Order: sequence, then C-alpha cells, then structure tokens
Amino acid sequence: MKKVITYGTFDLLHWGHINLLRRAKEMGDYLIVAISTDEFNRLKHKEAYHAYEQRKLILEAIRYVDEVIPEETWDQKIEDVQKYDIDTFVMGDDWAGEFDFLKPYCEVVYLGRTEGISTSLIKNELGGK
Ligand code: C2G
Repeated sequence: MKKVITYGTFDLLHWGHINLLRRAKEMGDYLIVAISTDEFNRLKHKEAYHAYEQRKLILEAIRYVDEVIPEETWDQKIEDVQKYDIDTFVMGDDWAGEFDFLKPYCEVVYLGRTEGISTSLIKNELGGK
C-alpha cells in the first residue's frame, strides 16, 4: 500500500485545498493529513478561524483523506515519514524546495497551487461585509 502525507492548516476549507488533497490521494492508496494545531499555527504566525478540532472534523469528512494527525512542530516530518511508513510527501509548490531534506526518506512532490483562491483572500473579501 502506497502511503502519502501532506501538512497544512486547512482553514476555511476551499477548492484549492480540495485540488491538493485529490491530487495527493491520486499519488497513492492512503493519504494522511497532518493538520496544524492552534499552537503550531501561532508559530506559523497564522490564526485560523476554525479551531483544530473543527478543522480536523472537516478534513476527516473528505473522501480523499484516510487519516488526520496533528502537526505540532516544524521538525516532526522525518519522524512522521518513518513512523507512518510514508512513500510520498506532497505539498503545494509555494513550499517548493523547503522540504527537500525529506528526499533521503521518501519521494518529495510539490504540486502547483490552485490560482485565485486562498484562505486569506476569503478573509479579506468578507472582512468588509
Ligand atoms: N494550497 C493550494 N492552493 C491554494 C491554497 C493552498 O494548493 N490556493 C495548498 C498549500 O500549498 C498547502 C495546502 O494547500 O500544500 C494547505 O494550505 P495551508 O493550509 O495554507 O497550509 P500552510 O499554512 O502552508 O501549512 O508544515 C507545512 C505547513 O503546515 C503548511
């Protein structure tokens, strides 16, 4: 069984996230999503609208997602790849190159981001209303 992993906040879930998750799942048989905890989001200087438990609940309802685990630190990825026996690590290409240190442990794939949508765009556009 080919196992894939990806990481993110996945706040205000939108079609850009779904495009990423669908393509990630297409790369294997089992997709694990490591979703950023609220504490880790603070380290990323991000504040999610939905709290961790709600973002996790939403992700678990997506057909492409087989398992959701917490992302708590920047440096858990090597351990995760080994612990979950991961074959492929996938991220959007806004992260291109950032996770090449994983190449000795698994395949590293950066997928094209979906243009025209982002959580911050949604927040900004709704902000005024
Ligand atoms: N994404 C995308 N297209 C968009 C928006 C997001 O392909 N229009 C992808 C991102 O590239 C990322 C995933 O969807 O791979 C989740 O996006 P975020 O929740 O913004 O993730 P981020 O905050 O970048 O967290 O350790 C890695 C970090 O946790 C990544």
